[in-house]
Amino acid sequence: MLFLLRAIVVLALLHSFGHTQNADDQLVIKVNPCDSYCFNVLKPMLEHISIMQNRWEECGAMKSVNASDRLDKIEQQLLAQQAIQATNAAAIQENKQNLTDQMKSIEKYKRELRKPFEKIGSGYYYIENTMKLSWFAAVHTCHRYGGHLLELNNREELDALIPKLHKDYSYWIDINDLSHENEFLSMTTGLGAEFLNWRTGEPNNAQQLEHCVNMFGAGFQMNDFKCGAETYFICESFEE
Ligand SMILES: [Ca+2]
Ligand SMILES: [Ca+2]
Repeated sequence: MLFLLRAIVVLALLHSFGHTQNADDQLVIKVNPCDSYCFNVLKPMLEHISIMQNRWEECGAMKSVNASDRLDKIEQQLLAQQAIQATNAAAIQENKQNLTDQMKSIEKYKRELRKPFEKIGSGYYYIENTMKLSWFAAVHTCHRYGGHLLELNNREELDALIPKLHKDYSYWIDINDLSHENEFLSMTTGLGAEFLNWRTGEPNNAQQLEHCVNMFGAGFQMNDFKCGAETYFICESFEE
Protein backbone atom coordinates (compact mmCIF):
# COMPACT_ATOMS: atom_id res chain seq x y z
CA MET A 1 0.00 0.00 0.00
CA LEU A 2 2.73 2.46 0.97
CA PHE A 3 4.75 1.57 -2.07
CA LEU A 4 1.72 2.31 -4.24
CA LEU A 5 1.26 5.77 -2.64
CA ARG A 6 4.93 6.52 -3.11
CA ALA A 7 4.74 5.55 -6.81
CA ILE A 8 1.72 7.81 -7.30
CA VAL A 9 3.54 10.82 -5.78
CA VAL A 10 6.65 10.23 -7.91
CA LEU A 11 4.51 10.07 -11.04
CA ALA A 12 2.86 13.33 -10.01
CA LEU A 13 6.27 14.95 -9.64
CA LEU A 14 7.43 13.71 -13.01
CA HIS A 15 4.29 15.05 -14.54
CA SER A 16 4.94 18.48 -13.01
CA PHE A 17 8.34 18.65 -14.72
CA GLY A 18 7.05 17.64 -18.21
CA HIS A 19 9.27 17.24 -21.22
CA THR A 20 9.34 17.87 -24.96
CA GLN A 21 11.30 16.57 -27.87
CA ASN A 22 12.73 19.07 -30.42
CA ALA A 23 13.44 18.53 -34.05
CA ASP A 24 16.93 17.26 -33.32
CA ASP A 25 15.42 14.58 -30.98
CA GLN A 26 17.02 16.24 -28.00
CA LEU A 27 15.09 15.86 -24.77
CA VAL A 28 14.41 19.25 -23.28
CA ILE A 29 13.06 19.37 -19.73
CA LYS A 30 10.68 22.17 -19.13
CA VAL A 31 10.42 23.41 -15.60
CA ASN A 32 7.07 24.71 -14.51
CA PRO A 33 6.97 27.79 -12.34
CA CYS A 34 5.57 25.72 -9.41
CA ASP A 35 8.23 23.00 -9.68
CA SER A 36 10.37 24.22 -6.85
CA TYR A 37 7.33 24.90 -4.66
CA CYS A 38 5.78 21.52 -5.42
CA PHE A 39 8.99 19.68 -4.66
CA ASN A 40 9.35 21.45 -1.35
CA VAL A 41 5.77 20.55 -0.44
CA LEU A 42 6.03 16.91 -1.53
CA LYS A 43 9.50 16.22 -0.13
CA PRO A 44 8.37 15.80 3.53
CA MET A 45 5.51 13.63 2.33
CA LEU A 46 7.93 11.41 0.40
CA GLU A 47 10.21 11.19 3.41
CA HIS A 48 7.26 10.28 5.64
CA ILE A 49 6.15 7.64 3.19
CA SER A 50 9.69 6.26 3.10
CA ILE A 51 9.79 6.06 6.93
CA MET A 52 6.39 4.36 7.02
CA GLN A 53 7.51 1.91 4.41
CA ASN A 54 10.62 1.02 6.44
CA ARG A 55 8.51 0.56 9.57
CA TRP A 56 6.08 -1.62 7.66
CA GLU A 57 8.92 -3.82 6.43
CA GLU A 58 10.42 -3.99 9.96
CA CYS A 59 7.01 -4.87 11.37
CA GLY A 60 6.61 -7.63 8.78
CA ALA A 61 10.04 -8.99 9.65
CA MET A 62 9.21 -8.93 13.39
CA LYS A 63 5.94 -10.71 12.73
CA SER A 64 7.84 -13.33 10.78
CA VAL A 65 10.36 -13.77 13.65
CA ASN A 66 7.55 -14.01 16.27
CA ALA A 67 5.65 -16.54 14.19
CA SER A 68 8.81 -18.57 13.77
CA ASP A 69 9.42 -18.48 17.55
CA ARG A 70 5.88 -19.59 18.28
CA LEU A 71 6.16 -22.45 15.79
CA ASP A 72 9.46 -23.48 17.43
CA LYS A 73 7.78 -23.51 20.87
CA ILE A 74 4.82 -25.53 19.58
CA GLU A 75 7.20 -27.98 17.96
CA GLN A 76 9.13 -28.32 21.26
CA GLN A 77 5.88 -28.88 23.20
CA LEU A 78 4.76 -31.54 20.71
CA LEU A 79 8.12 -33.28 20.97
CA ALA A 80 7.89 -33.18 24.78
CA GLN A 81 4.37 -34.65 24.68
CA GLN A 82 5.56 -37.30 22.26
CA ALA A 83 8.37 -38.23 24.67
CA ILE A 84 5.90 -38.44 27.61
CA GLN A 85 3.54 -40.62 25.58
CA ALA A 86 6.41 -42.90 24.60
CA THR A 87 7.40 -43.22 28.28
CA ASN A 88 3.79 -43.95 29.32
CA ALA A 89 3.40 -46.51 26.56
CA ALA A 90 6.56 -48.27 27.75
CA ALA A 91 5.27 -48.27 31.37
CA ILE A 92 1.88 -49.65 30.28
CA GLN A 93 3.58 -52.35 28.25
CA GLU A 94 5.75 -53.27 31.25
CA ASN A 95 2.69 -53.44 33.57
CA LYS A 96 0.86 -55.55 31.01
CA GLN A 97 3.80 -57.96 30.89
CA ASN A 98 3.92 -58.10 34.71
CA LEU A 99 0.20 -58.88 34.88
CA THR A 100 0.59 -61.58 32.24
CA ASP A 101 3.46 -63.13 34.22
CA GLN A 102 1.42 -63.01 37.44
CA MET A 103 -1.57 -64.60 35.72
CA LYS A 104 0.67 -67.39 34.43
CA SER A 105 2.05 -67.93 37.95
CA ILE A 106 -1.48 -68.06 39.41
CA GLU A 107 -2.62 -70.53 36.73
CA LYS A 108 0.45 -72.68 37.35
CA TYR A 109 -0.21 -72.59 41.11
CA LYS A 110 -3.85 -73.53 40.56
CA ARG A 111 -2.84 -76.43 38.29
CA GLU A 112 -0.44 -77.67 40.96
CA LEU A 113 -3.21 -77.46 43.58
CA ARG A 114 -5.70 -79.32 41.45
CA LYS A 115 -6.27 -82.97 42.18
CA PRO A 116 -6.95 -85.65 39.61
CA PHE A 117 -10.68 -86.41 39.74
CA GLU A 118 -11.47 -90.08 39.18
CA LYS A 119 -14.37 -91.20 37.00
CA ILE A 120 -16.70 -93.23 39.26
CA GLY A 121 -20.07 -94.14 37.78
CA SER A 122 -21.21 -91.13 35.78
CA GLY A 123 -19.30 -88.48 37.78
CA TYR A 124 -15.80 -87.37 38.71
CA TYR A 125 -14.63 -87.51 42.34
CA TYR A 126 -11.61 -86.97 44.56
CA ILE A 127 -11.85 -88.94 47.81
CA GLU A 128 -9.67 -87.37 50.52
CA ASN A 129 -8.40 -90.22 52.70
CA THR A 130 -5.25 -88.57 54.08
CA MET A 131 -6.32 -85.23 55.57
CA LYS A 132 -9.10 -84.51 58.06
CA LEU A 133 -10.65 -81.06 57.96
CA SER A 134 -13.62 -79.15 59.39
CA TRP A 135 -16.67 -78.97 57.11
CA PHE A 136 -15.87 -75.31 56.23
CA ALA A 137 -12.23 -76.12 55.42
CA ALA A 138 -13.39 -79.10 53.34
CA VAL A 139 -15.70 -76.81 51.31
CA HIS A 140 -12.78 -74.44 50.68
CA THR A 141 -10.32 -77.24 49.88
CA CYS A 142 -12.63 -78.87 47.32
CA HIS A 143 -12.86 -75.50 45.54
CA ARG A 144 -9.08 -75.24 45.61
CA TYR A 145 -8.79 -78.73 44.14
CA GLY A 146 -11.03 -77.62 41.26
CA GLY A 147 -14.37 -79.04 42.40
CA HIS A 148 -16.93 -78.84 45.23
CA LEU A 149 -17.89 -80.88 48.27
CA LEU A 150 -19.91 -83.94 47.18
CA GLU A 151 -23.50 -83.24 46.19
CA LEU A 152 -25.37 -86.54 46.22
CA ASN A 153 -28.23 -86.66 43.72
CA ASN A 154 -29.53 -90.22 44.20
CA ARG A 155 -28.85 -93.67 45.57
CA GLU A 156 -27.12 -94.83 42.39
CA GLU A 157 -24.46 -92.18 42.86
CA LEU A 158 -23.89 -93.24 46.48
CA ASP A 159 -23.83 -96.95 45.56
CA ALA A 160 -21.15 -96.30 42.91
CA LEU A 161 -19.02 -94.46 45.47
CA ILE A 162 -19.28 -96.88 48.41
CA PRO A 163 -16.73 -99.46 47.07
CA LYS A 164 -14.16 -96.62 46.85
CA LEU A 165 -14.64 -95.41 50.44
CA HIS A 166 -12.71 -96.56 53.52
CA LYS A 167 -15.16 -98.56 55.64
CA ASP A 168 -13.84 -97.08 58.92
CA TYR A 169 -13.76 -93.45 57.80
CA SER A 170 -16.42 -90.77 57.87
CA TYR A 171 -16.71 -88.23 55.06
CA TRP A 172 -18.16 -84.74 54.85
CA ILE A 173 -20.67 -84.06 52.06
CA ASP A 174 -22.18 -80.68 51.04
CA ILE A 175 -25.50 -80.94 52.96
CA ASN A 176 -26.08 -78.57 55.93
CA ASP A 177 -28.84 -76.86 57.90
CA LEU A 178 -26.78 -73.78 58.84
CA SER A 179 -29.38 -71.27 57.67
CA HIS A 180 -32.51 -72.85 59.22
CA GLU A 181 -32.59 -75.75 61.65
CA ASN A 182 -33.73 -79.01 60.06
CA GLU A 183 -33.85 -77.47 56.59
CA PHE A 184 -31.09 -79.40 54.84
CA LEU A 185 -29.67 -77.66 51.78
CA SER A 186 -26.94 -78.47 49.30
CA MET A 187 -23.98 -76.08 49.65
CA THR A 188 -23.30 -76.56 45.93
CA THR A 189 -26.75 -75.59 44.64
CA GLY A 190 -28.23 -73.63 47.55
CA LEU A 191 -31.36 -75.75 47.07
CA GLY A 192 -32.89 -78.50 49.18
CA ALA A 193 -30.81 -81.69 49.26
CA GLU A 194 -31.94 -84.00 46.45
CA PHE A 195 -31.01 -87.22 48.25
CA LEU A 196 -31.17 -87.89 52.02
CA ASN A 197 -30.21 -91.22 53.57
CA TRP A 198 -30.19 -90.78 57.37
CA ARG A 199 -28.85 -93.23 59.92
CA THR A 200 -31.37 -94.40 62.47
CA GLY A 201 -32.09 -91.61 64.98
CA GLU A 202 -30.55 -88.90 62.79
CA PRO A 203 -30.58 -86.02 62.29
CA ASN A 204 -30.65 -85.40 66.04
CA ASN A 205 -28.96 -81.97 66.17
CA ALA A 206 -27.15 -83.09 69.33
CA GLN A 207 -26.65 -80.23 71.83
CA GLN A 208 -28.24 -78.05 69.13
CA LEU A 209 -24.74 -77.87 67.55
CA GLU A 210 -24.98 -80.25 64.60
CA HIS A 211 -25.54 -78.45 61.29
CA CYS A 212 -23.26 -80.22 58.80
CA VAL A 213 -23.69 -83.68 57.32
CA ASN A 214 -21.22 -86.54 57.07
CA MET A 215 -21.69 -90.22 56.28
CA PHE A 216 -20.06 -93.35 57.65
CA GLY A 217 -20.59 -97.00 58.65
CA ALA A 218 -22.33 -99.71 56.70
CA GLY A 219 -24.12 -98.20 53.73
CA PHE A 220 -22.52 -94.82 54.51
CA GLN A 221 -25.73 -93.39 55.86
CA MET A 222 -25.96 -89.74 56.89
CA ASN A 223 -25.56 -88.03 60.23
CA ASP A 224 -25.74 -84.36 61.23
CA PHE A 225 -22.52 -83.39 63.00
CA LYS A 226 -20.65 -80.41 64.46
CA CYS A 227 -19.27 -78.42 61.51
CA GLY A 228 -16.00 -77.73 63.33
CA ALA A 229 -15.21 -81.40 63.80
CA GLU A 230 -12.53 -82.78 61.47
CA THR A 231 -13.24 -85.72 59.17
CA TYR A 232 -12.25 -86.87 55.71
CA PHE A 233 -14.29 -85.60 52.81
CA ILE A 234 -15.28 -86.25 49.17
CA CYS A 235 -14.93 -83.68 46.39
CA GLU A 236 -16.87 -83.77 43.11
CA SER A 237 -16.16 -82.15 39.76
CA PHE A 238 -17.94 -81.82 36.43
CA GLU A 239 -14.72 -82.85 34.66
CA GLU A 240 -11.51 -84.79 35.22
CA1 LIG B 1 -28.89 -79.10 62.74
CA1 LIG C 1 -26.26 -86.13 64.53
